Amino acid sequence: MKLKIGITCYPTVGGSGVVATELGKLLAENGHEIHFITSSVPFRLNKMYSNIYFHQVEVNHYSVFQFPPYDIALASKMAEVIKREKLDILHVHYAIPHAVCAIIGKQMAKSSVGIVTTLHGTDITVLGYDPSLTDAIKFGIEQSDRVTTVSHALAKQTHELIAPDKSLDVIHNFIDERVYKKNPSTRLKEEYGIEKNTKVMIHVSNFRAVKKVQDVVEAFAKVRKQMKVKLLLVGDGPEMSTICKQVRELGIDDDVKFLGKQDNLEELYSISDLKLLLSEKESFGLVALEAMACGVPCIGTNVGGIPEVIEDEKNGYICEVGDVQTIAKKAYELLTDDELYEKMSSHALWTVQNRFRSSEIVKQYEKLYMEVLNHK
Ligand code: GMT
Repeated sequence: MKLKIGITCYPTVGGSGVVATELGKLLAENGHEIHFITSSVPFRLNKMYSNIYFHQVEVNHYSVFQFPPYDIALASKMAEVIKREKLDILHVHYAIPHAVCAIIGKQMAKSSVGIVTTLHGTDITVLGYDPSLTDAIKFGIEQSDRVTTVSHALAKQTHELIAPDKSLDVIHNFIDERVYKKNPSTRLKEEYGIEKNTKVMIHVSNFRAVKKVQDVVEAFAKVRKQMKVKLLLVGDGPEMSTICKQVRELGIDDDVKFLGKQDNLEELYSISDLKLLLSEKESFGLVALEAMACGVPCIGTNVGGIPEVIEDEKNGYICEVGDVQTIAKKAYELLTDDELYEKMSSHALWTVQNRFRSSEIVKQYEKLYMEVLNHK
C-alpha cells in the first residue's frame, strides 16, 4: 500500500536531518508520496523526485514577539498539510519541538493522522536533563502513536531519564550505499599534497564539546610520533578555535588539515585509512557508518550507541572516553599491520551491507507505519 507521509526534521546539517531526508528519499523510491514540512529545503534533498513535496514553515518576525514563534508556525503548517494532502502518517524527528507540534497540528486539523516520532539523542541526552523540558518530552513521546530510537542505548537512556509510559522501538540508522562507497581514485590525496604511502586519519563532526575533538588531536599527535600520518578534521562548530590553538601548540600544523564543512564526504573517506569518533555522548554515530561504507575502520568510545555500530576488534576498536594512550596504540597497530587492516576494512563493509542495509531499515519503518494505520 502506498502512503502519504509527512516528514519534519531540522533540515540543516546534522545526523537527524540526514537520516530523515534519506529515509524520505528511499520511501519516495518505494512509491510513497512524501511531504517535507520544514523551515528550509533539507540539505540532502539534492535531486528532483516527482513524489516528494516541500512545504516551507514561514516564521513570523513581528517585532513585538521577543522570540519568533517557530513551533506555532510549524504546528499550523502541519495542520494545513495534514488536511490538504490527507496525510496517513506524520513522521517527526525529535520529541521537542517536533512531536509536540505534530500533536497540536493533528488536533488543529481534526485528523486521525498517525504520528511517528524518532528520537535521535540530543533531545534526550541533553534536553532530557533540563527539568523544564522533561514533561514536554514525555508528553511528545506518550502522545505519539509509535516512537522509535536510533539505538538500544538511546531507548534505555530514554526510559531512565524520561520514564515515558510508552514502549520504544529501536530502528537503527542507515546510509545510502549508492553514495557512500569507496572511490579508488587517489587524485584528491595527491591534490592535498599527501604522499601515497602516508596514512590518513579522519574526524568528522560539528565540533561541539561532546565530540571531544581535543582527544582526536591528542591521539593523532601520539601516532604521528611513530609514523608518517596526516589528520583531516572535517566540520566546524563551537570548539574550533580551541582545537586550532591545540594543534598550533603541539606544533603539528603541517600534518593537520582543517577542511571545514564539506559535502561529498565519501570522497574524503575514500582517501582515509582510519576514522576517530571519540565523543562522550553519541546515540548512534552515523558518521562511523558513513566511513565504514567506504571501507574505513573506526575507533570509537564506549558510550551510547557507538558499540552497536563499531564492534570491538571486528570493524574497529572501542576504547574508553579520554583514554588517548590506548586509542593511539590501537590506531598505530591498525595502520601498520596490513593483514589486520584488510580484515577490519572488509568487516566494516560487511557491517554496512548486512547489519545496516538501507532497504531492510526502510522496510522496518514501512512496517511500523502500517501497524499504526491498522491500529486506528
Ligand atoms: O551529533 C550531533 O550533534 C547531531 C545530532 C542530531 O540531532 O542531528 O546527531 C544525533 O543524531 C544522529 C542521527 O541519528 C546520531 O548519529 C548521533 O549520534 C546523534 N548525536 C548525539 O547523540 C550526540
